Amino acid sequence: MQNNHSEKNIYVTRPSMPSKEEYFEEVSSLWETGILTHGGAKHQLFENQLKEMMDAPHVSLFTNGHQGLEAVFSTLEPQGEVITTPFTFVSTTLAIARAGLIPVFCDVKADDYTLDPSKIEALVTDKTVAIVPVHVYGTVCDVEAIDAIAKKHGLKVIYDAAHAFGEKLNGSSIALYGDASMFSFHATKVLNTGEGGAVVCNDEEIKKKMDAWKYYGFESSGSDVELLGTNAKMTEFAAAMGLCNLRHFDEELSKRATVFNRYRERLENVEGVRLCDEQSGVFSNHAYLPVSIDSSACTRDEVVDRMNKDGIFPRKYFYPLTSEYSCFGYLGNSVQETPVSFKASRSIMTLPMYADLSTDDVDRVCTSLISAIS
Ligand code: T4K
Repeated sequence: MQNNHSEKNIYVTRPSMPSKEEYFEEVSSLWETGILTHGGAKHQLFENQLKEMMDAPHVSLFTNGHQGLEAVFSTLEPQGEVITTPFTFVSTTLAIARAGLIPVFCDVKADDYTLDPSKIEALVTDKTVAIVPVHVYGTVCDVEAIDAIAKKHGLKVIYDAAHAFGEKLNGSSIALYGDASMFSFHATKVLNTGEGGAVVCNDEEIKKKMDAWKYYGFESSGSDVELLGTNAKMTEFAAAMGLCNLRHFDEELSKRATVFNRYRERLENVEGVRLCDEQSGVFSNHAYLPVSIDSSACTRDEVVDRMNKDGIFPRKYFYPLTSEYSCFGYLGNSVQETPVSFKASRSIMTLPMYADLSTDDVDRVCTSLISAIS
């Protein structure tokens, strides 16, 4: 894919990378071993380090986060309906549908755009097998309420935690909630392996199935193939990138917090611009900087167009709702069923947010936004 990025433009994100020297040092042993994939030494080490960092019972690595979601959904038995949010990246809903499950869309909360627990139970039927909430933008879902509903109805909870790597709730790793959580390590995420992802789960059998699934269904080389797997293994080069970036992860989060604080200073009293409240008890990774435009003078789309003219490229994450994509037309959903999500998809944009965004550039983004909304 081509891009035409020039120096003065500011894009929604930019990946943090280790120095070339650090990465070359990390991968140099691959020239000696010649083991480039199939769970080699880097893969094993990265998996173990993630396990330790997240206090996670089990971790499986994947080519990307989307494959991780497909893998964990493929382990759900029996198949059936899954209650989920339409206010997300298309990957969440695609993965549910591609695993043979039926997405049932539930609305989100108006204050933080995560799945609204008060609306879940009305959607539970005798076909419901799971709830798939999304920690959208890294905003932590109401995990206690969701857990209580799931227990009451005997449902699994699988979090799309693509945006939530490194977060904590009341001092505990966010990975410990629900039956499983998927974290994305795409180039645009707080920890990147270029492309990559991980699923944390609390059941050894699920881990075994996911590991077989990503290796065509083989439990070990030459074994029988019992499940319809695919090929979704993380390479040694990607795992090496993860190992390097993990070393600098504390610094990554502290730089993002500095960027976030500057945005808050500049924007918290600007009329027509609403930032999400900070969540009590949450150690945030500041993955994204969503702002809602609520102005009688102009729409979100006009603001984005005006900022683009200043060389600043916020994104309309997440527009449209996934329930609006034509591939999900067969579900027969209407956006009126999820009015809060619909409004969010028309009013929110995410501002540039990355560790190396300078204070001057944050100020440039804010000045452009303030002028665009006036
Ligand atoms: N669940 C949720 C809730 C997700 O948000 C995602 C992915 C997934 C599941 C699936 O996880 P993965 O399978 O991706 O691991 C991006 C990403 O491709 C996607 O990972 C992400 N969510 C989604 C929200 O955004 P685009 O099409 O908006 O990205 P793109 O290429 O326009 O990049 C945005 C900006 O980032 C560019 O303006 C410049 C910068 N960039 C991008 C890339 C790829 C770089 O500086 N370097 C790069 O290599 O989808």
